[in-house]
Amino acid sequence: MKKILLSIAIFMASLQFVAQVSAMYTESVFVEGNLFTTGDFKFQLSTTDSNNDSIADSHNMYWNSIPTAVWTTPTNWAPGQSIGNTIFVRSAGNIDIPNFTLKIMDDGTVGQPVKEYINLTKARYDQNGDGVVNEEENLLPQLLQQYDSNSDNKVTLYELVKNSSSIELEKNGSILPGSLSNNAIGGYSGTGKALLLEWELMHTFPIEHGGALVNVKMRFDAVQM
Ligand SMILES: [Ca+2]
Ligand SMILES: [Ca+2]
Ligand SMILES: [Ca+2]
Repeated sequence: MKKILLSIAIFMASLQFVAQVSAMYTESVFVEGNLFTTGDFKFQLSTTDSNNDSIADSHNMYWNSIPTAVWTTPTNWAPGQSIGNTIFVRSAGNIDIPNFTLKIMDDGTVGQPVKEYINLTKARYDQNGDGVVNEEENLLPQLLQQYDSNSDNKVTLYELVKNSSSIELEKNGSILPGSLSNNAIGGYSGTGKALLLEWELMHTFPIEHGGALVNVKMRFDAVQM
């Protein structure tokens, strides 16, 4: 939407200029070949961090706009065990992404009540993009406020998928920068920002649900308004 508005604003300024010229010289001047090029707005994901330093490999071959699954639990995932993974996100084009959210969604299958026993134990987003995903960038306090509907100080997968609101990753004026703002983080050679999520199968998991399968979608929305 902003791109369209910007183009209109520039066009109106040009019209005014032509009108002034006409009045002064009473002749028309045409300047041709004026191009309006919109910025390159592209969002990509990666899970590749070959040297495990929480900074993504920047090479384009690791980045994808249509990624495959990020988590697959071990087949013997036992109560009390945690699994975690980091997803890297980047604005691959030159435009900043100021509105960036994550929504964790049910795939719609009805099965055993397993999601209630999967607890989100870590949620951190490298807000300042320095490659360090530390405690200051902890999303859990915000998520507890937003999703802990039974007030047990835990955010379960069930609570996340049944709530229709999205998790804001960029907020309070922060951005996922494109190459124009920060070509170390953004653009086609940018390393992006890391999102770390960790899940624990709770000790209270009922033994009779062993072997159940839960399939959820993660939807990232990158909006340029
Ligand atoms: Ca790395
Ligand atoms: Ca950081
Ligand atoms: Ca809860």
